[in-house]
Amino acid sequence: MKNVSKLAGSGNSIDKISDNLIMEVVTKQQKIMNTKLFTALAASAAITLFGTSAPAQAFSFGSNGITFQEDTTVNFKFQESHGAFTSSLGIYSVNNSTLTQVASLFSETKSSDNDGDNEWKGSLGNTVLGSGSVFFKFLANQVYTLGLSSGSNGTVYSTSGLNAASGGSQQAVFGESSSLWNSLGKETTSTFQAAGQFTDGTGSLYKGGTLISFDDRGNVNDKDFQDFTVSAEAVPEPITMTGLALGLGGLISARRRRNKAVS
Ligand SMILES: [Ca+2]
Ligand SMILES: [Ca+2]
Ligand SMILES: [Ca+2]
Repeated sequence: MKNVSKLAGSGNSIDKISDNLIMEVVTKQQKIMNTKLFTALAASAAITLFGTSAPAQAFSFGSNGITFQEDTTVNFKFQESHGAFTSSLGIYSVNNSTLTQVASLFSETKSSDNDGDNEWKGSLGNTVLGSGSVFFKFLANQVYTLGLSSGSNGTVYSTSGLNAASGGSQQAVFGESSSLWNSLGKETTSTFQAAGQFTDGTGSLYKGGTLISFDDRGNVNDKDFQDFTVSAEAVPEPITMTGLALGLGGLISARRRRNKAVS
């Protein structure tokens, strides 16, 4: 800016024209820089608002139980099944030792797509019908569990302690969606050796989604943990959505101003 003042100092008309031109260029550059700064701030604000939505409350989401401190909506999606029974997955409230089914998530209409093919593979649109996506609102401070019912072949619960019939055995694994999915042996009945490492889905529920995969008690309780698999992802709270919308709005208006400034 000092150089600009010096250039503009002599006062004749040609100098004034070049002074005006230089000032115009400087102003435009300043506008572009301001816009870039604003865009960066808007983007970081959106990420911060979104990122801090999860730790606002303490919650459990794993084989030790499901409880939230605040009402929380979770989107469940059916992924795939590999169990020989005709099973259905539901959500149960837990009051002391009383279990009450409060929602039905996904139900198989037959045992599998094509009998034992691909280890009793059941797909969306074949064995499980409908959209394959269900939203459920967990109420604050209520204890829940997921339960996989296979009719006369019994029900297993995602909360290990509720599997009293088998001494509190782990019947479901929880983990970050892609890593758990890649770890499971979908088309073998081999024991899933790493099951004990997949007991907590809290880290991914708000970030990428948590996979939950059940072991029913078929095939002498083989512990394959791929008999019924769903994903779960928390839906951001309305205040977060507003924050995100404001952030995106800021980005859009900043871009509009930038386009205007350089045109
Ligand atoms: Ca299986
Ligand atoms: Ca099945
Ligand atoms: Ca099994």
